[in-house]
Amino acid sequence: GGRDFGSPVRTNQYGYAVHGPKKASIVNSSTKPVRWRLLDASGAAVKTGRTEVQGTDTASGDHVHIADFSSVRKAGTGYTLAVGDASSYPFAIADNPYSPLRKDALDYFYAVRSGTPIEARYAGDAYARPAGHLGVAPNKGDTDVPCLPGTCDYSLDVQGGWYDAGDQGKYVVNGALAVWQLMDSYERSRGQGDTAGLRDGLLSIPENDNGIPDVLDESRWETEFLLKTQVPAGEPLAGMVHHKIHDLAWTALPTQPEKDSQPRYLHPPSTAATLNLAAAGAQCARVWARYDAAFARTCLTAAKTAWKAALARPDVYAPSSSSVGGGAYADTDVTDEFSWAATELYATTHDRAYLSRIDTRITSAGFSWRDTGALADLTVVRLPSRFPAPMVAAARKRVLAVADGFVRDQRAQGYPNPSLPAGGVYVWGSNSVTANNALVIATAYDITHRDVYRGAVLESLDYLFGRNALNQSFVTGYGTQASHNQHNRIWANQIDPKLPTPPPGSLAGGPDSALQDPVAQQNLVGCAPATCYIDDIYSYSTNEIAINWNSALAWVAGFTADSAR
Ligand code: 9MR
Repeated sequence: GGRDFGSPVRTNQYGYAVHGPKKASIVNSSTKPVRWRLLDASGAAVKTGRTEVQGTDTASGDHVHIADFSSVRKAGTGYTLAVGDASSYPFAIADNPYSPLRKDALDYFYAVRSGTPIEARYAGDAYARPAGHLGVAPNKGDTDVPCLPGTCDYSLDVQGGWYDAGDQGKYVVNGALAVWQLMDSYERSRGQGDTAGLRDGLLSIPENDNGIPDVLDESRWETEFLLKTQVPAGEPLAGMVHHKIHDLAWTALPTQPEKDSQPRYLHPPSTAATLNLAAAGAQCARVWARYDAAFARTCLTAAKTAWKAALARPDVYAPSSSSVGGGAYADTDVTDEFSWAATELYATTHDRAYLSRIDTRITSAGFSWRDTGALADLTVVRLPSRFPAPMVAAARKRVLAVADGFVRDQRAQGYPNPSLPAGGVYVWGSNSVTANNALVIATAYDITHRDVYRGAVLESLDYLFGRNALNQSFVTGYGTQASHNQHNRIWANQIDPKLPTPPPGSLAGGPDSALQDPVAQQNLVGCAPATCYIDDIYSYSTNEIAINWNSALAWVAGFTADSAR
């Protein structure tokens, strides 16, 4: 306890949609409603009302009131909400506040590309940098990377892809989930007839004038890397996929990618990584068929080869002990990866052999890089014409039931997080749980077009943009008090003021109640779960950036931008 989170009046610090819910969460011990005033930029009251007493919020311990000013539909900037002497940070009301976020959250991926110079004309001067990990001294990777000593006798060219997070490792299971979300966002836009997200020219990337949707161009950058991680034909484990590639030891903060002198190694293949390539490869084949048939075929061949290899070796697990120089991304249950991969392969090929292997369902546990079973139902719902009708009906029902649960969890809290984990535990990357659950709710909206779901997605963004127990926006550049010291080696402004902060649209991991790094352990002892967060570059367990978190944010931002009215 004892930390001061500023004003008790907590709003989305960025902006509310003109046609959407507009609510604030107010910490106030009164058991009776209190008066609120909505002020415009000149300080004039445009609306007043009384709060509803929500009660004690379990995740934070705060006694919370809700102010509802949804009926205000005048676009503008510099609004504030006042209660007594306290005032919120300023915020906007806008027709489509999340259209810039879609671009920023997706441009993030260009900024973390490996193996290519990041050019000022796309990323801006502050974020331009030389190519990293092209085997140019002092780099030792990634053009000719050997296996960990004693694990194989070949080396692979695994240049390209995205850096995973604050470290510069590249991990297949996390890369595949992130790239799935980008391609899924594309497939969602296509299925819904939303054209804005399909634009060539949407992003600031070198491919933004090639006649292909930029979201696909960006996904291809990672997919090309994933394809390189497959064990070549003729080797004993041919078709399997290397779990990861990263430095021998953790590098210092900051370390620019092109200055990294650590040797990098391929870590042994895993069934999980193999099935992740099967899933993402099958999806790649589908989405690229109309733009680049040859690339689509390459993806499909890799996916089918991976699937067969996984069937032959269904229980090769990456060790949880392997967390020096890179994360472990360990997972000892791959039944969910089999089901997800089978779903993607069936959707692309219509080969009935895959159908019987689709056996996971979406549950209130949602999904993550480790738990991919829910993605089977989500893909079935996204692509109804590609699956048997009874399967689609059943998947829709389950998605709606799970989404209803997330909406209930959101309503039950003082702050609108659509995640209310059992025991009040906030996990490493909790903000990605928030965004992933919002994706499920958004999918329920796509099925039903019921306003309650769209509103719940918008309120989930309220949570991420400051309507929370910390009075903190978790997205760089969005809000007055926004995270900007996220754990990463490239944009370490907190350590070296000559370096920039992470680019706008970078999502922090968020509260992690297990206090899994020294800075969290020093500063956050006794924190209520929803407050176990610190915007400090050394707090990797609460404040890292990661591709799978930004992919979730980008998906949700795309949905909200497309569903604006
Ligand atoms: O996102 C991962 C989270 O689920 C795990 O609990 C955590 C500890 O194993 O690792 C997270 O992933 C990190 C990875 O291991 C290394 N690169 C940075 C990732 C984000 O923090």
